[in-house]
Amino acid sequence: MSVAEPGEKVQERVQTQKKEPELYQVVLLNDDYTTMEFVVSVLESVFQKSPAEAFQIMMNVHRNGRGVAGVYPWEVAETKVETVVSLARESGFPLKAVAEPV
Ligand code: TYC
Repeated sequence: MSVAEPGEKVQERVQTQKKEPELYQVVLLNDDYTTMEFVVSVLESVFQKSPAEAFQIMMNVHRNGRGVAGVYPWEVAETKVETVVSLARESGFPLKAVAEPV
């Protein structure tokens, strides 16, 4: 480590590595086979949405191809994605969900 001479500029590197983003949005993707009823039930049971909110989010995904089900820290978002996918596969639906940095 060198010592700065008087008048010499010292530039400190405070942080060289970027931190991982804190929050991730869980995005549901539309498909032609998963029933609207199933998506609404997932939004209620996994994402704690009210029936009205769940219906609104489901219709948003149906119309626009994708929609945000919720925003969470990484571990929570990842677990919710796994839960959605495993519930869907158990019921024979191809529903997809992904976690993306906000
Ligand atoms: N498009 C599906 C249908 O018409 C409904 C659906 C909505 C599927 C949202 C997936 O993430 C989804 N049955």
